[in-house]
Amino acid sequence: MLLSEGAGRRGFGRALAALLFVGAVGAAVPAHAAPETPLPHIVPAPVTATPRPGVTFTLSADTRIHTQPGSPAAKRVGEFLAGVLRPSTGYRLPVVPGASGRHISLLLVGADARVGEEGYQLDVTGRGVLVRARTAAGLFAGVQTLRQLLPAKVEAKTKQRGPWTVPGVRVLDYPRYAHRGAMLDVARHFFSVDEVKRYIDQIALYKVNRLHLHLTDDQGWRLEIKSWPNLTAHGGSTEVGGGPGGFYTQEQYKDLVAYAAARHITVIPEIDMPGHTNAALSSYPELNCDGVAPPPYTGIEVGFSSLCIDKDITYRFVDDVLREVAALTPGQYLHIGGDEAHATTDPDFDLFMDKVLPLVAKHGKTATGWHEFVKAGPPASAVPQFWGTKTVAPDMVAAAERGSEIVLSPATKAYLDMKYDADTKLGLSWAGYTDVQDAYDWNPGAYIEGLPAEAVRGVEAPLWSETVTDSADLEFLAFPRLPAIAELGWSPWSTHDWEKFKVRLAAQADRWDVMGVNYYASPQVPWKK
Ligand code: TNX
Repeated sequence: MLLSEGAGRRGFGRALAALLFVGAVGAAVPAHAAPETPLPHIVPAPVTATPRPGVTFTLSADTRIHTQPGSPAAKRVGEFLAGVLRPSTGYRLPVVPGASGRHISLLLVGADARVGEEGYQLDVTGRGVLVRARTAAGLFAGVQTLRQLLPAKVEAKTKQRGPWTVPGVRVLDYPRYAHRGAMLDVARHFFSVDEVKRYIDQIALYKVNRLHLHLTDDQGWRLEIKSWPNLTAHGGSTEVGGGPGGFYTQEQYKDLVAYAAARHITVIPEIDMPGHTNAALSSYPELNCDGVAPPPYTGIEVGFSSLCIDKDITYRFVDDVLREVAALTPGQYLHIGGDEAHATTDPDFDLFMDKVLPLVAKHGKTATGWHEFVKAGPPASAVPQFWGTKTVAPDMVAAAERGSEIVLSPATKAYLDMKYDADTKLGLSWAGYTDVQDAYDWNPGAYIEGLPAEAVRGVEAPLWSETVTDSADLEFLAFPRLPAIAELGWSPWSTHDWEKFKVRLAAQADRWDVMGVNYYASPQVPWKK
């Protein structure tokens, strides 16, 4: 079918595209057999995208957005799309139930089974744009692709001149991994609700589906806990460098969770323990073994604090906190940290986790934690997040043998807070410098020696905020590396090709300029200007 559509010399490209298509669904196609990316500008690369040469569809003042009749979730995706398109096009773009082949249609019927739970099919013909999926998440992913097919200025918040033309194409697309994450450290420096929403909007464009919020650390406690109010009243009152800090009320946190959910992103809250707890210890003297609260901490050292493992109150505290966080969080996972517990002995760490892991389950959630928490033998359902600098990690292989799936955030690849090079003003360099190609060129499915590909749940790009104070800083470190990690999480390995990726990445810059995203113009990327 794909082949029969081809004609003349274009047929050759189609034949290759069809090969890639076959490769993506199982047959062995070596990476070098991948075709010229038929549509150059989509990040993450779709599983297959076959151009319809000479075909285009142009939005007009009469265009409507039809959504699956009877599906409020599909309607919400339609409203999201209209929200992107209306300001720049100036068109009304009513969102109405329907199933027309004309206009833009977002339908939950008729999709190829291969799209699965998060994939979609996108057909742009001369008549209109048809997105089909089995879920609203799939429709949302298709809408992100459609945005990238439109001119960059479609992202503008004010009316622009058209034409709003979409190239003819047939896309079949679905993710490689279930977990495609971004982590934001709001503890070292606090980020306002609006700043976090801005980041959510940016990551959604690249089909990221998890936002891990690092809510607590030595320097600050950022989520209101009603049963322990001093955590935020005192523990939220400063940050690295001694600034005013801040925290989210429970209402604000719920608003963030809902904002993310509307973009098909699940929030994973992290309460880091037993280390990284100075803000809590400083707020409640009774949590300290000696009963003396330490002063607030505004430096950037790690590994000096620990909850008091022997005290009962420690577990009442953790129980209360996890109860409240679980009640506010619709997602399945609670992240309990566990990293750099250098002030906790190994036996104490075990004891602590043995008491805390059941509390996560008691509140109906599944635990995830930094990879050190495998020391305590968490249940197979628990998800270790690997942040090491080596590719030899027998503890991760052993966890996989016990049935755990691993999220990969290797610090040398996925840490967005590492400097790009020696001249980068922001960021740290303890794991080395990470330019865009370093961030992109690794295969999550074959990264840790001996870890079976099926044991990888996905990838996540953490952004620690010791050196980052506002959205401009954050974006400078996240762009363009976040899209690189997002592509590793979404795109099949058969599409992996730095030479092609860097060209697709360069094309994103027009969009970032329109969106006001501050990015690092890495010399590795052939920017157009
Ligand atoms: C290590 S990665 C940490 C964080 C720091 C980060 C800085 C991890 C689980 N812990 O506490 O912020 O390095 O890059």
